[in-house]
Amino acid sequence: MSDGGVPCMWMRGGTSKGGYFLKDDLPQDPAERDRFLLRVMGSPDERQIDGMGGADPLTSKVAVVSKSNREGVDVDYLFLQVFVDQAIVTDMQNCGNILSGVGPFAIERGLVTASGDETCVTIFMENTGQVAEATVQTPGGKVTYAGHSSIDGVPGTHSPIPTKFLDTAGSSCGALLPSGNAVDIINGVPVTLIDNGMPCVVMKAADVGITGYEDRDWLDANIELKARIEQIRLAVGQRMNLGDVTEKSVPKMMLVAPPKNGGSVCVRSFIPHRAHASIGVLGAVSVATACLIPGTPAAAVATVPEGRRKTLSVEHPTGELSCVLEVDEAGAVVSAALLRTARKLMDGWVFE
Ligand code: NQM
Repeated sequence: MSDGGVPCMWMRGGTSKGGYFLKDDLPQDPAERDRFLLRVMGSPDERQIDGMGGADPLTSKVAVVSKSNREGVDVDYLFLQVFVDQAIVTDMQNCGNILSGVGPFAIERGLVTASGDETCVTIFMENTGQVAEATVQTPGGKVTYAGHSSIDGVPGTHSPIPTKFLDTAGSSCGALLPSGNAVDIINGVPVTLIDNGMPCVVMKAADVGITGYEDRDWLDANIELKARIEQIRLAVGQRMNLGDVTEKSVPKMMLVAPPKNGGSVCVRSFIPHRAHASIGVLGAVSVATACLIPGTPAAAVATVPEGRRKTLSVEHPTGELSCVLEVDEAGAVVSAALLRTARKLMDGWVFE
């Protein structure tokens, strides 16, 4: 603690960015913690001028990390989305991008001891009660962020952080297909309500009047499209076991189209009110999973590889994200793996 400041590391995790805190450094009362985090980010204010937030949901994110008491788990990670223009902090969703920084942060803060050139950090994701394994490069027992791996949506190259998710089905909705159907018709649009790590509503872009190849600015400027999608979102909250989703950041809205660049499927996503610059990690896993379910809008546009271990390249506005899905004999997805990178940007104290 320094003159009222709270220790904090600012990191890019995948294609997102935010503040990483040790749980013990934050107010323990959730209401007090959330009030503090709104001050830190400068919310509510669409410019977040009086705080650290980047005026974008992708850069207004927080990781709260602590040593875990769970068997076989190194650290517990709670993700908090701080809304930009509303005084809302929500733990209703997970974030697979911010997750990418949790392994390095845990090692840097001494919660996990580096073991050799690579250190596997097992992370319990408190938002969904599930486990991820992240492999961090630790040559000489120290985290390195420099390396030769690149992910679309982030300039340059960094050290790789391969990340594996186990048993993500029904993370927040209680079932992979919470309505019990592969397809529901909502406001006349065929959709798949699915949760393989992130609650998502997957529909054909063409069914809501767009191609699915538009860029982020065009999508964000299309008020009519956004209103139509929001009506669908509000209509499915109960069916997805999420209740009234008016003030929640889930479900995410996924508009799919045939792949354009040799991938498996093309996606434009709303998270939920702004278009994503690329795509969320667990959002991509959920859409890729929908592509494997016969009869769904996603399956109708996707090109799916054969075999029990499938690499699905999910095309997004700034490139692609490859998800390696393993399926059992019945075709159900049992694990998902993907490559992320992270970067330490600042370590110090943040003030309210
Ligand atoms: O789906 C954005 C992001 C995310 C979440 C969002 C994420 C995920 O890109 O796992 O990573 O959907 O709000 O960081």
